[in-house]
Amino acid sequence: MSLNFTPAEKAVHYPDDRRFVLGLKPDILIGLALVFLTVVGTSWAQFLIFGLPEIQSPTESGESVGFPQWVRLSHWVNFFFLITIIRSGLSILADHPRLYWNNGCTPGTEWLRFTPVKVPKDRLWTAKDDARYINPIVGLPGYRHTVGLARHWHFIAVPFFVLNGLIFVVLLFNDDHWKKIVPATFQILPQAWAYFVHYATFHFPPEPNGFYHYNPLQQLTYFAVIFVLAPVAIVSGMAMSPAIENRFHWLPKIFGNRQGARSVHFLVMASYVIFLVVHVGLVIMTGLKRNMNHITLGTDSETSSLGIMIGASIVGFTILFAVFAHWLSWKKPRLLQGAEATINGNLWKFSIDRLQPKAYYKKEDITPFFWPNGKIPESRMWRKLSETNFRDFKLKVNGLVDNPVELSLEDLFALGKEESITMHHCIQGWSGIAEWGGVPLKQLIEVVRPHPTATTVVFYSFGEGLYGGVYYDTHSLDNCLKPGSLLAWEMNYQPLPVTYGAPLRLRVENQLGYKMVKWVERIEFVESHSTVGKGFGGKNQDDEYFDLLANT
Ligand SMILES: Nc1nc2c(c(=O)[nH]1)N[C@H]1C(S)=C(S)[C@@H](COP(=O)(O)O)O[C@H]1N2
Ligand SMILES: [Mo]
Repeated sequence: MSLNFTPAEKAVHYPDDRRFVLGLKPDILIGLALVFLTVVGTSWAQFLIFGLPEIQSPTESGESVGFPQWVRLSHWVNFFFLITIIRSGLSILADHPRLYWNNGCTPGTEWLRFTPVKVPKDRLWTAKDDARYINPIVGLPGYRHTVGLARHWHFIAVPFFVLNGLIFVVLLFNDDHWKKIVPATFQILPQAWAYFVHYATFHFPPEPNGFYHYNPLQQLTYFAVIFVLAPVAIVSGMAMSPAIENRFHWLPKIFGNRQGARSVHFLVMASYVIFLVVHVGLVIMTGLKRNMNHITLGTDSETSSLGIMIGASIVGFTILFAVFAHWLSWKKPRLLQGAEATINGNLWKFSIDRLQPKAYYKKEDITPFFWPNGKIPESRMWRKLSETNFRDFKLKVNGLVDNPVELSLEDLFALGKEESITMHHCIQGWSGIAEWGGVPLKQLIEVVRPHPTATTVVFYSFGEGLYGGVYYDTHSLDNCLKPGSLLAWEMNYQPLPVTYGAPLRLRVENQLGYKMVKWVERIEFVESHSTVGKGFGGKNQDDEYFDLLANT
C-alpha cells in the first residue's frame, strides 16, 4: 500500500535519517553480561563437576488435566492483544527514544537509547526533532512521530487484554486448574534450577507431558508471566498518566519516579518478548504437534496435525490484522480517534479527569533539564512584541463572556500571582519538573464572567503547529478552574524564556503537555470545541489525531 505522503508529511513520518541504534550504558551492559555469565557459568560448573542434576518425576496429583476451553481461548486472545500492545508500544517509544531513571530526562543520562543522535547544545533541539523512525512492520503504525495513532491502538487493546487476563485468573481459581500454574511449595525452586542446568548446558531434560504437568521451570515462568509481568505492566502504565501521577504520588514512586515507571514498562515489554521467543522455541522443540493439539483442541493427540493448522491460522489472522491495522491507521485515522474517544475518552471523563491535582513537588525537585517542544512563532507581530519585551502585548479574552477584555502583562500581574511546582508529561514520553508563576485562570474567568453556555475555553498561540496553521488547544471550563491552572509568565522564578512560551504559556495540570499552549495570543470562550479549527479540540487533535482529553 502506498502512503503518498506529502513532502511535509514525509519530512515528519519518513525522514532521510532512519538509522536505528541501540545504546546501552556501558556499566549496565557489563552488569547484564556479568549476571548472564554467572548464571550460565554456575550451570556449567555444576554440570562439569557434579554432572547433570537429577530430575524428579512429578508426584503431585489432583491437578486438573488437560486444557479446558477457557484456557485455550484466553491463551490465543492474550497472544493477539499482546502483539498489538507491544507493536503500538514500540511506536510510542520511538517518539521519545530514550529511557531514564530521572524525572528530568536530561540528555546523556539515559540508560538506554534507540537513537544515534547526541542532543545538540548550540541550537534548539526539540523533543519532536528527537523522535525516531520505526519500521511499520515492527511498530504500529510505525514510521516516525505517529504517537497519536499508536496510543489509540495501545489504549484500545489494553482494556481487552486486561479483561481477558482477569477472566483467566478468575477461572483459574474456580477449579483445580490453578495448581498447574501456582507453585505449591518452595521445593519447586531446586527442581526448576535442575531444569535450567539442563537447558543451559544444551541437554534436553526429560519433559513431562504438558497435558498433565508442566516442568517446574516452565511452571515458574508461566506463574511469573501471569502474576508478575502483567500486574507490573498495568501498574507501571498507570503510573505514567499525568492525572494519576498528580493525585497518587506514591504510584510512580514504586518505580523510583515517573521515568522509572516508563523504564520498567519497557522492561516488562522486553521480558514478554523474550518469553514469547523462548516459549515458542520450546513448544516447537518439545513436540510441536502434540503441544499445538493441547492448546488449540484440548486433546493429547500425537498424530493429528489439526492443532498446528489452527495455530497457524491464528498467527495468520494476527498478521492479516496487522495489515488491516496499517490500512486503518493511514486511511481511516479519524475512525481510530473516534473509537478511542468513545471507549477510553468517556471512561476518563467520568473518572480520572475529575481528580484534583495535588501540588507536592518542592523547589529541590525542579529538574535541571526540561525538553522544549513546538515551533517558536515566526509572525512579524510576535517578533516585534518580543523585541520590545512584550510592552505593547495585549491578551484578548472574549467569546461567550459578559466582559470581554484586553489585558497587558501589567494588567495581568495586577490580577494576582500564584506559583506551583509541577511535573510536565509530554505525550512523547519525557517529563520535567518546573516552577510556574502566573495568574490563576480562575481569576481571569471571574473577570470576564463566561455565559452559562460557555463550557470550553480556547487558547490560541502566536505560533504554528507542526504542519502550519495556528497552534491552539481547548480545555473544559472545569479543568481551567482546577488548582494549578495558570497563565504563566514565570518559569523557575525567572521571566518565562522565549523557548518555553513567552510572553504567556498555559498550565493545566492532569493533562499532557500538548494541551499547554505556549506563546498564548488570545483566549476565547465557546460552547463547544467542535466549532474551532477542524473541530477535534486542538491543533494536534486536528492534525495528529491526539485525544481531546489528555489524562493518560
Ligand atoms: N504554541 C505551541 N504550544 C505548544 C506546543 C507547540 O508546538 N506550539 N507544543 C506542546 C507540547 S507537545 C508540549 S510537550 C509542551 C512543551 O512545553 P515546553 O517547551 O515548555 O517543554 O508545549 C506544548 N505547547
Ligand atoms: Mo508534547
